[in-house]
Amino acid sequence: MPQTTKVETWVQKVKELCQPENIVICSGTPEEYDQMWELLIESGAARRLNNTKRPNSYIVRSDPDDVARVESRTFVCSHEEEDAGPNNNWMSPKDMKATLTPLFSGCMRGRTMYVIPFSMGPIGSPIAHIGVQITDSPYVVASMHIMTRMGRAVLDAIGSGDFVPCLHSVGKPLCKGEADASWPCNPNQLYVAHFPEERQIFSFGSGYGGNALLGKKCFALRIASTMAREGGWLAEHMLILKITNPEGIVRYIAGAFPSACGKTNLAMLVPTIPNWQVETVGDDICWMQFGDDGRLYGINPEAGFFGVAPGTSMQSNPNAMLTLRKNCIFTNVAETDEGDVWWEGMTEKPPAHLIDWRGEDWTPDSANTAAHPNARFTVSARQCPTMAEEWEDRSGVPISAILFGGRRATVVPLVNESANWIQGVFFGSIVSSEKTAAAAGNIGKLRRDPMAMLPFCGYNMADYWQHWINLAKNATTKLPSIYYVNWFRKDENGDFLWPGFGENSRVLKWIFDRCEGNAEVIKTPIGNVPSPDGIDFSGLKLSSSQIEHLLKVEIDGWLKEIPSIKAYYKEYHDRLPKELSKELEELKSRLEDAKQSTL
Ligand code: SAT
Ligand code: MN
Repeated sequence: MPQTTKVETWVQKVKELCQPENIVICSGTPEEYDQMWELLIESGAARRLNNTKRPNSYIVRSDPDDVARVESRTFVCSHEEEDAGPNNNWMSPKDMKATLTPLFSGCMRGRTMYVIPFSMGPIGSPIAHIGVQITDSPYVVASMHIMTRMGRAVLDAIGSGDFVPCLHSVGKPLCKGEADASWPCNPNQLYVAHFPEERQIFSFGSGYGGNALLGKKCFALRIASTMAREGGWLAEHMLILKITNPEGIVRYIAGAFPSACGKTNLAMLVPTIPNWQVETVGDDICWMQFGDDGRLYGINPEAGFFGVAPGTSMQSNPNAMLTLRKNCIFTNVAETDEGDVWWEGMTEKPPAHLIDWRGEDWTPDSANTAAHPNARFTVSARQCPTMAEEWEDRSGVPISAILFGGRRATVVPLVNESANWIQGVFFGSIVSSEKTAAAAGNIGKLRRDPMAMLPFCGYNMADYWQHWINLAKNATTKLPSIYYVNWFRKDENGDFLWPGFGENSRVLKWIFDRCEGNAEVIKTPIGNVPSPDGIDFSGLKLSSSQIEHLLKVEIDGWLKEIPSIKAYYKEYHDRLPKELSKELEELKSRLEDAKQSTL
């Protein structure tokens, strides 16, 4: 008799706990994908879009109370509270299991339980890792078809090996004869719980995005970051882009920006500078490992894009719009009278009539937006016209530079370069951003979001910084250079100073040239900034005073930030790496010296 595999044992255990009506082991075939849509259309959650306008695509409306990640209900359940750190909500594994067991007991009654074997990263890549998600949501199955490599081939790859078990339920058992909700969920009892020591994920009550597609933020960031710490690699909230200069020299750049700060736009950017090419490797997550040559190699562990729809247009991101021409899932966007999709910012003039994301009639006079601000598209990366041919290379691509950025109206200049790795880690650790709609909470409020990992680091952030610092101690060759960028600086009237989008290629060019050792810099208290003619601003409608404002190192502004950084660091007590408090002290004294010399 063949031996029972670990997957089978786990599936049996979950079956007993959740008591589903049926079990389906997902194959990953197109037929299975189509079946999920039949179910979703039948339940009323989805509609098929007009096949001539948007072939093989669907629009889905979630419950209005289930529209974004819920950080307040997301937990890291390490044995010691200190190991989760002040950056995570914590509950002991014992208490969390005691909370979850009654919730999961019988939670799939009347529903089908789907078992999704999935690989984060190309199957067989030495940088990839495998998970198995159990879910009772056909929307999750369909989304995982696009976002991951999944199905039979992955099950075969697991064999008797290890995998990360990811258990998900929408948390709404169905009694016999009870009518199902079109988007079943249970937002009042929502839990997204991670067990880093056991490498397990449990998610209950939500069917949306990062709460439910457990391969993404839960596995590829929170659990993977703890795996990476142990294994001496990095699991980061970063895009990866490929940039080729007019001479044909190629560099790869990774960049961390908080959710909904334009990572997808940057990853698919159309350069405005002649004869430069930018291609896409990934738009959200980057796993990096040292290659045999000592360099850091990155892969995109995902197979698709789960991007923010509002603001995406032929002007802001033509490559995303071209990617979205067919085979898409649109969640919480508006539907046009022609059976196509629309969202704020897609066209200058909104259509005269729409069905909004709640399913209500909408006209330009309506008080609410037609699409939810966190409305999303889900689409296979393969459809993106700028995908680099090597995006699925098993060994990854060598990373030359790392960008950190946030949304800052003041103080932070367009770009500065860290003098060394540790200073780069320091700048990464103090990244702050005005809050967006990707997570529930007050929009616009400034929060520190180190390395854009605040909601995604699966352990104490101070230990994570130490892990970054330690990489330099173990590196055998030069690590990537680190840059701090800010596309969102505003002038005195509150208008953006920098046009952004394709024009960001000018900043990428400067970074590329720095990597080649070809561009001059000015040393400042906050590291190296471009010399006045370092960045090519030609053809832009920017006055010299605007350029000056964009690049300005505001000594007073930075000095004012010091106490807030200090207070922030204090939250990490004695776990804060001493290298970082030293960086902060040195920054302060450089700023004070600079202030003295200008008095
Ligand atoms: O909902 S997700 O977490 O997948 C998207 C995001 O917040 O970036
Ligand atoms: Mn993200």
